[in-house]
Amino acid sequence: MALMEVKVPDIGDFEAVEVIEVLVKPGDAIKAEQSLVTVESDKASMEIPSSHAGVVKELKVKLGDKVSEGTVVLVIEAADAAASTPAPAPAPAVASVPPAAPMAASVAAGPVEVVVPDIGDFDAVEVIELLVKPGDAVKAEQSLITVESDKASMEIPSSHAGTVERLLVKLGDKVSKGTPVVVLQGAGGAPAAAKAADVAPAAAAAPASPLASQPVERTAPTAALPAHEPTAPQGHLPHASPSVRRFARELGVPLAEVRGSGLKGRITLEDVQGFVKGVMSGETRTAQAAKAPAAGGGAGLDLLPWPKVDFAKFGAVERKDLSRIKKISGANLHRNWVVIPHVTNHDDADITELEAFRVQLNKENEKSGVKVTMLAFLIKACVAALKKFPEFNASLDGEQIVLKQYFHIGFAADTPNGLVVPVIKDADKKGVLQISQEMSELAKKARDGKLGPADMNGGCFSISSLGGIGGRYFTPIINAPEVSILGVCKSSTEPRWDGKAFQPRLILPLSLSWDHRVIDGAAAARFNAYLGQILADFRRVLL
Ligand code: CAO
Repeated sequence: MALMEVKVPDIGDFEAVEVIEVLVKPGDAIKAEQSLVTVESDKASMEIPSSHAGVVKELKVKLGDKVSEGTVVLVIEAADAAASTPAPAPAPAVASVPPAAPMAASVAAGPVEVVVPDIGDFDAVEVIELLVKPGDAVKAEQSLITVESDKASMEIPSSHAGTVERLLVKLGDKVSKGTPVVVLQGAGGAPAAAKAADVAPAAAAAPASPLASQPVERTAPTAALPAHEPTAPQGHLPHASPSVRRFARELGVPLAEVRGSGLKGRITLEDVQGFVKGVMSGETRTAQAAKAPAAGGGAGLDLLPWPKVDFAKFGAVERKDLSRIKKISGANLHRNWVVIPHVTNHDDADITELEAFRVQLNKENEKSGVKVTMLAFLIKACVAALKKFPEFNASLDGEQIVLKQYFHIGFAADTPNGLVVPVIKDADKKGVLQISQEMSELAKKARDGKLGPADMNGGCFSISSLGGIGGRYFTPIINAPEVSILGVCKSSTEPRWDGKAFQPRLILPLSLSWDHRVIDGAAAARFNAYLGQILADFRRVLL
């Protein structure tokens, strides 16, 4: 295993270009040709590849450093003995621009065909952006198209001022040195002054192109690789390295809509990932989705329009505005119902002894004024089940599950204005009496319309109890970003077989809805069964 230095290869005329991204760290195993750092000049952004495979021992550059050909980027422990002899020269990461050459094509009287200049070892690079269209007046050095290889993105500038008569390339075309790009009319002005580092080969070097209609003078651009200026409001490509750009394209992410958090607003890989997470969670909408919310192809819901009925035709009606709470909760419920793949498991719990205990407790505490409700026991039982099955006390965040180590339990409260879900914080640390008291205070606040955001946030799991009202089972909607919710209906005395005879038992119907992206059916069945065991014998909470 030999230590060796990996240096910046020939990057043409680029001198002292700034390191804007470091893509590896000590300890990383890297392959030959893997990109190590991204550098950016005012002409292009490019990734510097490794000449060898190996393990990164030491980084020799940091963000903001200026590097040139031969600068040591890092030291690697090369993977094999061949390390001592440098591998075949890596493909230079950027188009090398030839040294200064006199401009052969200077003043063009008639139409001018602008061709791709010498872009170094890059052959057949893809046109990923057209920056002008027929009729556009362009200045000399103005970018015409953007091309991209897997290591660099670069804009091809115009050698002359003039009006675009025709575009000779389209998106997806592969271009190389000499490929005609546009025909300019009225390109009478002198081309941009030749700058030492910017001058491309003379027109004579470019191959002929069969332009049928008019004879055109062929000329190469004056500057091979103009800047990706992030602040330039020209509708140019967003500021991102080629690999990030490629990653975004693979996922179909519109980079122009991604906010860059890197240096000078540069879009990083994490920014693209964050954007995708936002779209998946519904927090972010792409401009496209905003324009066509019900587009077909599975992206939107593509539903039939809502039926428009003149109800008055069928009888007398009265119209009322939805309450503020109904509008807010309705939008949340709708999103949760549509986005979360819900499944509901129904089960029963035998609460005969628990109910007897509750009645006895209330007799004992009659004077205190605190009434212990079944819901308070259910909250404690759910905390025990959440401790045993932590994936129920979780939230989905992109491709990660956030497991909570606190136990804040929400309970649905019916109010004259609609449904609200106040939250009992740290229910694991509170007794049934305290929970009952807090619940009755929160329920009163809810009915009086006095709940604040602090009373309703931070929930881990919710319980919706219709026990005081009736019903057998129902399918509660998960309160995102929670992943499960317990629905409880009215208990009733039912005959249960004890092995010898039917006994009258008080049975509580339970309905557990869960997010199938996070929880599996078997886990849900176990959660309900465990809940049933606890409710049947509350001493199990202590275990
Ligand atoms: N089975 C049988 N009886 C039950 C019961 C159950 N599962 N749960 C409660 N009860 C009884 C109580 O014992 C009480 O009886 P008494 O008055 O004789 O003592 C009565 O029903 C009323 O209970 P409560 O309402 O005082 O207390 P609670 O803890 O059950 O409920 C609260 C409190 C705030 C949850 C409730 O008032 C409420 O708003 N429930 C509706 C929730 C809701 O709307 N969910 C649907 C959401 S989805 O749209």
